[in-house]
Amino acid sequence: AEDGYDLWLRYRPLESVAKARYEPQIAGIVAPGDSPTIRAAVDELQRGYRGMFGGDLTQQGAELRDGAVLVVRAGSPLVQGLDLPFAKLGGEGYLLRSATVQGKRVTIIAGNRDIGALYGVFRFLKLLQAGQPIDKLDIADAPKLQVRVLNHWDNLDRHVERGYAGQSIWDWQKLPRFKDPRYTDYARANASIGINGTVLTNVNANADILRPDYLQKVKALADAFRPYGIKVYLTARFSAPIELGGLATADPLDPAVRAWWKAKIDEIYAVIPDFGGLLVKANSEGQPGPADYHRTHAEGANMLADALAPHRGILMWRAFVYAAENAEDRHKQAYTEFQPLDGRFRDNVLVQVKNGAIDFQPREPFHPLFGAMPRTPLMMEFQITKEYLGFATHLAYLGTMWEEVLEADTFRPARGTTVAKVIETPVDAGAATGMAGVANIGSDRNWSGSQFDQANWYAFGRFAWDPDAKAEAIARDWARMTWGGDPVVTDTVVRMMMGSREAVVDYMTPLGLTHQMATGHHYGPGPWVADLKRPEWNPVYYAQARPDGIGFDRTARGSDALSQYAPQVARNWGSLATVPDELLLWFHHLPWDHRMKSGRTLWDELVVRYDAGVDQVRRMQADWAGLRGKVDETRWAEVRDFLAIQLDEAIWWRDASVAYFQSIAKRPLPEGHKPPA
Ligand code: GCW
Repeated sequence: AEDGYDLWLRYRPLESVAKARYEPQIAGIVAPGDSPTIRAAVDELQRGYRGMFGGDLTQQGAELRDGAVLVVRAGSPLVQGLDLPFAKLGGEGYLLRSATVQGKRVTIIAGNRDIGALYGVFRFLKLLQAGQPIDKLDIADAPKLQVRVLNHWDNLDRHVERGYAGQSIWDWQKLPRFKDPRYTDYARANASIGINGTVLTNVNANADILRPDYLQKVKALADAFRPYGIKVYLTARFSAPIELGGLATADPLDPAVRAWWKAKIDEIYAVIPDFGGLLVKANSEGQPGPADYHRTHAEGANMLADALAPHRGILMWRAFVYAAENAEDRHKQAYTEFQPLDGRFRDNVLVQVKNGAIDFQPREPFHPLFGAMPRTPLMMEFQITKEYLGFATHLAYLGTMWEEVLEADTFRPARGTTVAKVIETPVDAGAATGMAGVANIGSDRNWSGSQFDQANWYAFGRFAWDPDAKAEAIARDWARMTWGGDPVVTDTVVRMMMGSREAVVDYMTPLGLTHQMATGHHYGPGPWVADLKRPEWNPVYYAQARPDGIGFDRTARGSDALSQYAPQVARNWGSLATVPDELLLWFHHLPWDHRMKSGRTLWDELVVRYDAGVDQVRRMQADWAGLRGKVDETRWAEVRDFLAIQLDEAIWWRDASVAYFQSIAKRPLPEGHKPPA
């Protein structure tokens, strides 16, 4: 039965017409290289062929025949003399080219390195899955970012923080001897979308992963991933020198501490020579860090970066910091702390910044640090797992959210400098670029907890490869590969996906409201919560709903968070005439009777938006009902049931939120709104 295990790499049998058309063009493989990566590429081609065409695609010798698929590197004698754009492919790019070689019609799949050829094979298979022509291929593509990593928030006991797809897939107890075949499928899936690194452990994890016995387990995973171009990275708990090393301090300027880290990092590289590097969460939500010793984030990061540099390792340092003892608007704290450190980080440091300044909410304006640290490599951090968007049961395609952030104009230094541009442009020659995604992967048979959440993993990879990509095109590719080639199915699935995130925004936190989720688990509504000891954890802190109105004033009259953005952005969002409704209450505190662009009062508009979110879920249900019989029954029924959960909970969100806000606004429900049954 279909259970989703194959993700978007399903390779189901093609229709006979398509098969007949393709067959003469795919008659054999010529892959002279014999590296593990080339073997992986050949394996994948053969697997895809077996699935889509039935039968074996065999390897042939150097005597070419019509229809040969060549999997080669630049420099191969087979492609000498052809005018191929290797110069623009970099180390990881690929080309697909229909050509005549030795008088035969062939397809060339090539890269400067083997990994490029593997990426090219996945692209080629995608074309077949989508029924695209392959007889006049002329494609060249290369990633715009260097470090494209998943961040697993996986603990060593296999609990996944904010994971809704089962346990961690890393079976530490059985490693290193037993390498679950799933590790290879994980690597295949990631390579198919260009992901080239994975941080195996949680940013909140303890330091045990750095112990010698665990490093052997990590090595086993690195060995499984290597053919697929995926490097392993680990989280480093800043206090590890105390916990593992028995030192009295973790002060980054203490010579014994520096020596401990240097020895530890050398030890890691002795075990895993191509280890990627470390990721650190410091002085945030109770984690230890350099501030414990009155050192800056730069001093902490550079100490580790210096130890990694001789091995060409990368140090990712998170900018997600805010402190309990700090009364400053939480929106402002990371910028206040990091911006003055611009230019003080080593070139092999990537400061990892969440897309928004609060915390992976259904909608946030882009983080003000983007564009504000021109001399510091900044990498994007997205959350693929849906901590604040209904876990695995609510259908919410995050591609539209990521696109919105990436195409936002920072106006730094000038108009047109989008967030995508900021992260794509190295701050100087040789400086790193990157994107991280908090993984939504677990031991569930379908990997991500739901069929549709696979799309978010897929979309993350595509945006990490090309931050200027389009969410809709990505959704279309995913839908075709995952749900089959019927255009009605594709169109319906894409339509559902494209409206889905806005639905969640509307029934959870419309009009720029944020962080209204229940305490701790963040599932379900909690706008009334006011008693947590850290004020900035209380939903009432974010909504600021009072008899006089609602919203967080971040203009100069309020916290002035707007001043952290470029003047053009601050003006745009600061003025009631130009701020989009979507961000209204993020930046402004307004009377309940404030007149909206729609002509309604703010109170009425708020209720209308909650209703719109619920209605959108109903539309998704109707759309999905229409696909019965057009997709396999097992996956169809699962999605149907999850949508039913989502509808119940959208109504729960709306009714609880409207009731609570009405108790403060003391206004009647607008006409047309259906009160709770
Ligand atoms: O969103 C918050 C989560 C924490 C998480 C933290 C972070 C890993 O609620 O679970 O901890 O962000 O990003 O560090």
